[in-house]
Amino acid sequence: MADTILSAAAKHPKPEDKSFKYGTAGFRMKANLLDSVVFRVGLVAALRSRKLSGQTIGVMITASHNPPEDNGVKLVDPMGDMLEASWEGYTTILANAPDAEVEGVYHKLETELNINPESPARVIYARDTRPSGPTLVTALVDGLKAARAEYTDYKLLTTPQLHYLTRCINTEGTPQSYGVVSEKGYYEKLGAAFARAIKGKKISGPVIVDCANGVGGPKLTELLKYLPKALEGGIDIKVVNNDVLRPESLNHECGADFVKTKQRAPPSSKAGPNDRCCSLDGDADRLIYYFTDPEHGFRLLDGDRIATLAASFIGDLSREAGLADELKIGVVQTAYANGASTKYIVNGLGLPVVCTPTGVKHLHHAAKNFDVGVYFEANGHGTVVFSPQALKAFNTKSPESPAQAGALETLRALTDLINQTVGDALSDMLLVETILAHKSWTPREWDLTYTDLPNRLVRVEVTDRYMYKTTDAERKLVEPAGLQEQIDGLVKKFKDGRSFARASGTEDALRVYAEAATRAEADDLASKVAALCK
Ligand code: 16G
Ligand code: ZN
Repeated sequence: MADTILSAAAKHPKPEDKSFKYGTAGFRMKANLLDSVVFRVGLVAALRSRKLSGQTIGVMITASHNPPEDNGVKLVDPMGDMLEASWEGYTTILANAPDAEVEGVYHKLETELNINPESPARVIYARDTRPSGPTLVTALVDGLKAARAEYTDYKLLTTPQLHYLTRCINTEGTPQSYGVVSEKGYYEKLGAAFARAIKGKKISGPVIVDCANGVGGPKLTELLKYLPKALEGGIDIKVVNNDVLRPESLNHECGADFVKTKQRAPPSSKAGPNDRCCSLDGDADRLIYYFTDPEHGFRLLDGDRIATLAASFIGDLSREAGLADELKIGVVQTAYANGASTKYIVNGLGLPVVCTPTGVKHLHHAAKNFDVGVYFEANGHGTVVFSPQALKAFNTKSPESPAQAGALETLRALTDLINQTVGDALSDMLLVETILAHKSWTPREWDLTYTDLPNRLVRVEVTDRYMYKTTDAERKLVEPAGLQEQIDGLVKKFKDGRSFARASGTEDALRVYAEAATRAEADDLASKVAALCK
């Protein structure tokens, strides 16, 4: 007989002195603290699925760009979106219940949320390459069994692949079908869409892809089999940092987070001047491009650059397709977006920009208010979402010229190439490669579209980060009282100055961001604001 929730919970005891919170990216911490949390996430996944009449819920076990000894877990809603916000709270409540009370809290949620315990519960799950993954999967499965859920183990996947599969399962056989429900289906969809998107264009030279020694390495290697090869006018991808056998190498001095925060290439990089390079993070949902300019040294092409590139390309295609007046195209950023990128989108591209708090769920939500919503965090996490009206327009508009037909076909290909469920480094990389090929641009030309304002991000140790409360998409502090006025006073003294402070959602610290006209001034402003905040 299967364990009851009570007896199963006893096998996955909660560390007594620990409290947990479902944060910006689910639960994330040292892997050895996560066993009880993952077990209980299994229970929540079953409840969530029952609440939604048996639609399939996804569970991903990953700690993204964090060090190898960390792990994490997050839930994926049926359309491949992040878990609905109100459920983050329920998940937190269950994660913090004493072992003996887990069953009671579970049934209380069931009653309060009006969940029929006899409804089917369906869950799929996957994990990244961390050594702690398999043990945590055991805890998850114990939770799923105790809650009588049906489940499928998709083993090793990138986070965006799990989001893709979740949506595919829930739309299978409907007009909104998102693709074939298998890992192979994902590769086939991307491969075919990429071939259509680059048709007749030439991709110059190789792209060197740093896979952070994570799950993106083997998955990209697999995807290559489905892509048009270099000799056929396709793409030449060189996979580096693809060692998933040495766990300690994961995200170590490589990967998108390293490159973005250190503003340098991985030390292991053998790339030459002007070589086109990019880095994924440990679960392949972030992407950062870069190259070394013989004159100016290391040049970073971050999430802001990918957003501007995508928005300008899709904007141009919509005009060529004769759809510019019908479709509302917009860009969503966070306060971390470089001020120069925002200016370029508004003044250069003539598109609206919306700013939201940090965290993909906020950006994704805001992007859905546009027909074509382009969203990227500066750290390289983002995608493009298309409204049903946009999809309809691309599919039904009758072209009046060969140029219009071409633009429409490229737009249709992009809607398949882009993973609309969540930021996907593999899909985003093929998108960037497509755009560079269409524009016949090297990274240098991409870099020249605008000049970033010098900026500095500092991490400030504070006694209580929860003291710092913000408003206006995290750009202004409302508490502690009076602090924002002091920051404003400082900012005024700097040409092109901008600065804000916000509590991190993933670390016990405050983050201070500053930009200004020169490197020295940006550094100075950041350190002065940090000193004020301490
Ligand atoms: C999480 C978020 C990421 C955000 C980061 C901010 C998701 C899937 N991930 O990793 O988007 O940029 O947190 O971290 O939403 P911070 O709050 O520590 O600055
Ligand atoms: Zn990630």
